[in-house]
Amino acid sequence: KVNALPASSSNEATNAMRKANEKTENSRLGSADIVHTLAFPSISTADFQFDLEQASDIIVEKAEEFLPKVGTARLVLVDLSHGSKILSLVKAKASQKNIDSARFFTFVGDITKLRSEGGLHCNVIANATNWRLKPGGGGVNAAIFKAAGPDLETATRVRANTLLPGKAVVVPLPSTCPLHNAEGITHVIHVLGPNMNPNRPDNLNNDYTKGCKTLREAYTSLFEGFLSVVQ
Ligand code: AR6
Repeated sequence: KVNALPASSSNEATNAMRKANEKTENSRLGSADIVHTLAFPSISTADFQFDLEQASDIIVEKAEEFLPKVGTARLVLVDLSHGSKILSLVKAKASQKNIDSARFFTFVGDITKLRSEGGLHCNVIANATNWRLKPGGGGVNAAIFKAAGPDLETATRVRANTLLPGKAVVVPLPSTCPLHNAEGITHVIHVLGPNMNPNRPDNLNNDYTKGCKTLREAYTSLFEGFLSVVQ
């Protein structure tokens, strides 16, 4: 049976290439090392209700801008479902721009189980968080804080208590953290995106001029944070 779902075929299409790439890189770097890989969710497009077309343009634009800066490292946009619209949009727009699909690609899976369940090795994950940098609240933030256990809250507090929209904070995970020892994740980068949901704090009242500016800043802060881990 041919799988017609674009996000699913995205996993399959890049699988062979990615595996070959990982093998080459790992043997070059030594078996203890993996290719630096950032897995990130689409910031602001679920609970924060940001428009998917505009968000996908910004994701592709920012990935294209940062890919040359991160050396051999990879950027992976992740979402939970094979029917994810944001993954389909980003995949289509990235291929139109001829971006290297071995170094920027989409992947379907739970961001807290990418290695154990998806076979994808990522050493850094991004979290679409809230301004308090607190567990819970649903979405990817609740999932990441839950999977990481209390270690993440403690490690986060060392770095910051609050976050402004458009900003990111890099948090190293101790080796005792379940996300570190089970999934190989050494850093979580919390990112606060623009909020378009009137039921959440700091809603932008549908101002997409401000919203797009803040979403661009959010991806810039995220990718710069990843760059600081890679270097
Ligand atoms: N793995 C991968 N992707 C996920 C996962 C997961 N486990 N869970 C959700 N996504 P959202 P936002 C995708 O709503 O719009 C929170 O409550 C999801 O399908 O988590 O930035 C915070 O506390 C979507 O594509 O983040 C904030 O208050 C993407 O992750 C607020 O929501 C982001 O969805 C942030 O809202």
